Amino acid sequence: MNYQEFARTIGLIKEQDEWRDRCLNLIASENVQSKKVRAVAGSDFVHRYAEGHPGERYYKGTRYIDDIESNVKRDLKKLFNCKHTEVRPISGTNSNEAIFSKFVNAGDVVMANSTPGGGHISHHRMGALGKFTKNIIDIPLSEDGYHVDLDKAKFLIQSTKPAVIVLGKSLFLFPEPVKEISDICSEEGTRVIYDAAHVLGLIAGKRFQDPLSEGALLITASTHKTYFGPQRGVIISNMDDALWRKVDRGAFPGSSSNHHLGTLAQMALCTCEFVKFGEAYADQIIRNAKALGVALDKQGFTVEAKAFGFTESHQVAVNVKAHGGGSHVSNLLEENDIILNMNMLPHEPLKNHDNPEGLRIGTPEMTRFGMKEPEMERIAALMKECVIDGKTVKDEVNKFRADYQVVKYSFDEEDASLSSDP
Ligand code: DSN
Repeated sequence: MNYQEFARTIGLIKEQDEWRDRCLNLIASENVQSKKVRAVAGSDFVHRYAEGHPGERYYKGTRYIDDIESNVKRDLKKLFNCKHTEVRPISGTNSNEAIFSKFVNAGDVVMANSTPGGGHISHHRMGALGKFTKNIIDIPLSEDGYHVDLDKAKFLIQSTKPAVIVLGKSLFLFPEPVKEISDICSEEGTRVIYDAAHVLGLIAGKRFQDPLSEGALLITASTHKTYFGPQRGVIISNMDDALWRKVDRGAFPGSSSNHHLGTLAQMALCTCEFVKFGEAYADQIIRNAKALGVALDKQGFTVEAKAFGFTESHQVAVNVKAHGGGSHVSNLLEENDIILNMNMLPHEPLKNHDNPEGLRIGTPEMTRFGMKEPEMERIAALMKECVIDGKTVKDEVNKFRADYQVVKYSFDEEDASLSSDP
């Protein structure tokens, strides 16, 4: 019986692999690893422990991970032009928790993006931040819902004196006003944290804002969205060494014990790929998102933020209330192997949570499989046929996707044993 269950689970894993290879994968928080990075998921590191820092471990047997961990930190410092990197958090939420545990005290006011405004669950009362304070106020947004209302924000920061403001979000179409907010915050002693989970790859690829140089104290992020790594977290900063020691303690032992060496080894490999291909990749992700916004608009969809050119990031937001709402439309698309997620839009009340008006569409994964602007037009046309015309497009989707199976912006086509890449 146990073996049957084992075999059945193997079958489910295989089906998942095959299914998602046939789909148009458009979830903005997902990406794929290259074949070579994926292949090391079964290395010996998945069995091992290595608490502490390279060279100062609590466990023996860590000589190779010490080397790998030191190198990935060195490469990340170059990519983000920063003084400190913390690579031990095993997720973005884990990175946030490490920071909140050190910079937020019980009862402190913290300002963050609301859920309909795009804020992440870890910035919420019910999430990681809520473990440290319940006194969380929303960053005020302008009428269009996708930009900060700076006058209102200034008034709120001056009158409530937050300990921390968390910029960055999950529905993330445009850069945050980091410089303007940091200038206001510096007078009030408020620390600016930028959650770059969604846009880490765009920042590393130099195609989005640079939060540290614009005034943010810290960046937290996950590493598997626009940054095409394994599912982990990272913290980066230029803060002084004494303050960084708090972050260090927040990461370990504060929010982790072992730090999952198997995915850390993958992180090191994908970081080598990012150093080489990241700028071209980030560039194409954003071109594709803009092209998708334009094409969906032409096909008759109500695309958000039209007055601002739809997007400056990897995402496009679409209001599908007229087509039955986000839950209905995302189900319909999934039946046709187009995978994305329903999403609340900024003007919506929280009670809409289960059937919001919006869809969030992301271009990172299909860009990594080599799709460009013409392919975005085809995706928009398929979505129109499915959602607006009520046609079944699954076969066409599968046929289309069959031509995009090789992970680009990677060393997959190179022989690592022969490489003399400088
Ligand atoms: N909330 C996830 C998303 O943006 O899809 C990320 O954790």
